Amino acid sequence: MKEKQPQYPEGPVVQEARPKLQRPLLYKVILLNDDYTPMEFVVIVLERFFYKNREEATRIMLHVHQKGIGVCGIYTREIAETKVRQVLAFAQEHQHPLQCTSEPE
Ligand code: TYC
Repeated sequence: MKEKQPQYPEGPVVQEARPKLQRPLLYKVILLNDDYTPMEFVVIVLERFFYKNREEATRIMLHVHQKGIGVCGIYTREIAETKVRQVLAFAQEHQHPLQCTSEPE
């Protein structure tokens, strides 16, 4: 009895997919020290907008207080810009001069 020819005599041909994906550029969100914003307010900002727990938020706040500047998170550009706007709006609402900016990593 004659065997049926296999449909793929050499086995299936698998070609490796090489999708050309670019990693998005990342941006640091940076907090700047000033002499007037209360420490507690900065801790609340880090908890509310950067999802830090109290311990981590306090560590970052003290770093900024002592060094003058510090990174509170790293995000894609749009998210970083949104965080900056949220922090500035929240600080203004409470009449604190807290400054926040973003820059490429
Ligand atoms: N230097 C402020 C104070 O002594 C506290 C502070 C910390 C302000 C971090 C801003 O980004 C800041 N009350």
